[in-house]
Amino acid sequence: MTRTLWRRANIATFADGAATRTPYGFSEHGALVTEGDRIVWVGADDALPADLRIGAEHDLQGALLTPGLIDAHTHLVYGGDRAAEFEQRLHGATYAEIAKAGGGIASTVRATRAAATEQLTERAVARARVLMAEGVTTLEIKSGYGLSADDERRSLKAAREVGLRLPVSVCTTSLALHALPPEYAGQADAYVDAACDWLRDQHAAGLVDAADAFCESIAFTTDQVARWFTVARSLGLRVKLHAEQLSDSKGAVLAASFNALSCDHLEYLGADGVRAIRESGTVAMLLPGAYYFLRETQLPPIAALREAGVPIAIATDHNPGSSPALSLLLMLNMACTLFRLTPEESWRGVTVNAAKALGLDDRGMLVSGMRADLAVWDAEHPRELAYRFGVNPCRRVVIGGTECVA
Ligand code: DI6
Ligand code: FE
Repeated sequence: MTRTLWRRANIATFADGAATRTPYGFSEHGALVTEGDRIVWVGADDALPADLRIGAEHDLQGALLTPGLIDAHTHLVYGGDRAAEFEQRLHGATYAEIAKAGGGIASTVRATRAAATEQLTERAVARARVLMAEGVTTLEIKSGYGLSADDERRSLKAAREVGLRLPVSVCTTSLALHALPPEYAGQADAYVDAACDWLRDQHAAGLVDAADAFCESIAFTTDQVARWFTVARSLGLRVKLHAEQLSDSKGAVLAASFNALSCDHLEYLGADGVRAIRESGTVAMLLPGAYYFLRETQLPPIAALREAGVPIAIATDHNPGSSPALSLLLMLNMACTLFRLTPEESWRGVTVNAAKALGLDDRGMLVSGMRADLAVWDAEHPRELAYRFGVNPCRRVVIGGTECVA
């Protein structure tokens, strides 16, 4: 197999652990060698072993080389949009009022059910392309706007199809416990039972990699989520949770007891929740796009998470209602400006810690043996990408060793 050399790079590896670790794992005059879909060597340009037998060579002339970005929380599959609802909100209606009047998530459920699977797929593919153009090489996609056996299955199929039509890696998540569909009004427990049956079928069909839920007074209780997680666990699926977004519902404590991959949002997370997710090794997934778009004022407990050493990830949470963002680079900036994460913490949030949030241990760092998922940027240092916003300095994207046209 031919080996490919990327040389004269300003390289940010995000490699953990080494005593010699520099911020961002950054060094100038770096080089990296790939073979097939793997990284086989990383080091200083002048330390390249002579016997590596390089087939192809790229001179990066000082450009920045980083791991491909990982967007570990998206709702990319849905019909319609909510621009009219955005406008209503600017005329004074609140998110909760709109939801109560049958708008909000319910309106996207109607549009999703009305859309053909191919249309859902094409729109999700188009959104994924936009993310990829900014260096995203791995993507999580949730269902949760179908809310029936057939429409959830179609949504997960569309999500899987994104990973088949594009080189980006896709992890799928069933979020059937996103909202109560109208046909189950007043029968939330019966809905949870039905959703558990769908999950078994989706799992048998190979459509689902993880299970998620929205734990909130306006959505599902901890008892209902516990039943859903118990079924997920019996199928060998890892779980994650939309927790403490609008109130402290104790979702994180529950999720930690199921060894959750991540707890997401967390604006109202209390000290008990921080302790619980630290002990379970759960990633805190912060979503600055939703915080910004809903004009939230309650900040997630960053200092407590940092002090406890909880790994923090950042994602777009792309969805039509609370975060219509399709830029992970913008989230990098917002994590700094709105949440006061450092640029390095934000970067780790879209690389190493995002990989951890998906349970993937083969990516998120530039280290020998990991997948060759790379991004090349028109920048000298990773902090520049957290600093600028509204520009896309991504020049090249490599996924599994193959360069893609973004
Ligand atoms: N939290 C959110 O912010 C989104 N879902 C969730 O559980 C909102 C989804 C929407 O408004 O369509
Ligand atoms: Fe979400």
